[in-house]
Amino acid sequence: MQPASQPTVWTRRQMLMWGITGLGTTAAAIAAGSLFRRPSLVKIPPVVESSSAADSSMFDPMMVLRDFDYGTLKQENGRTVREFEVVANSTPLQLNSAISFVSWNLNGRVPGPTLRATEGDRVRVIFHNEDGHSHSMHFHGMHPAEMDGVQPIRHGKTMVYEFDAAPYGVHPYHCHIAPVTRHISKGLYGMFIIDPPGGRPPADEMVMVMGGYDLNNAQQNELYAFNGLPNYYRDHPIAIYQNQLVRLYLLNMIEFDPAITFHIHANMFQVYRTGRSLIPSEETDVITMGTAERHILEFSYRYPGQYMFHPHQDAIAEHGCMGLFDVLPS
Ligand SMILES: [Cu+2]
Repeated sequence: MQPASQPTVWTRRQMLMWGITGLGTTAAAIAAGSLFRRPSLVKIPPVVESSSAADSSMFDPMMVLRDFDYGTLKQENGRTVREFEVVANSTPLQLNSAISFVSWNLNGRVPGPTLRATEGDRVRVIFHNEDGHSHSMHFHGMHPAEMDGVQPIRHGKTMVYEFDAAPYGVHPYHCHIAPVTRHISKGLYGMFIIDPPGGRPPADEMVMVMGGYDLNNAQQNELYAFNGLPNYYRDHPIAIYQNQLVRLYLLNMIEFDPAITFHIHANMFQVYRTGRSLIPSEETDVITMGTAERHILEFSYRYPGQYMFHPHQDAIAEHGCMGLFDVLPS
């Protein structure tokens, strides 16, 4: 284990202003760090990349955590167009030391890329299916019927989904080919964030998508994970700074279990249901989410130390949905 980067400060709006978009978080952080020497509002602790993930072809959930894909920015007829490329394929995931699972995934990762736009942008998603099975991308949010992503895109084919980003909030996307339970639990899902036109206040922003793995195709999950790999954040705690606002974009994509709870230790969070408000509706420390429900949760930790987060259905936590925040002194 070694630090992959130094602490870096930047704001999302600065990145947008300078067009540092479509880069991975680390690359964007380095680019932003070299551009902005003046004090900024958000500090991100050094990201520690696990040597096991770095050595294999697998994605690293620590990189997934703060990685936002803003697409390629284009101006067409006076409008901002964000163009994204998404490729479906099959790859094995090493879920733990004993279990290798053939995932169906988008851009080589589970969850797929966190696509991000601002309300009113034109969004163009170029979807290539390189997998042997037919798949699709069905977005939540508002769009015309022909962009609803329920038609199968066969092996080797490309579909361009194009629509206006609306409404602002946190939306899932997922494959909608039957049996949908199987296509989702194999890994074909991700998050689509639409920012409100004025943005949100600066914060350490991160994404967690909860997923389940039905290892023997028996319509129930044997393993669960935040961002693809069971127990990853238990074994690699997420460093955050004391007294700094964390904005967690949280999505439940667990099939077969009707509802999942999410709980953080030793703290409370503000809830922005479906990300559809700029004002929190509730403060609590455990929230219940059906499949495809998603929220923005905001919190900051008053005291340094390590704190668990997990569903409060402890059997699910004990089967992979367990993580830690490592709160560093500010
Ligand atoms: Cu599919």
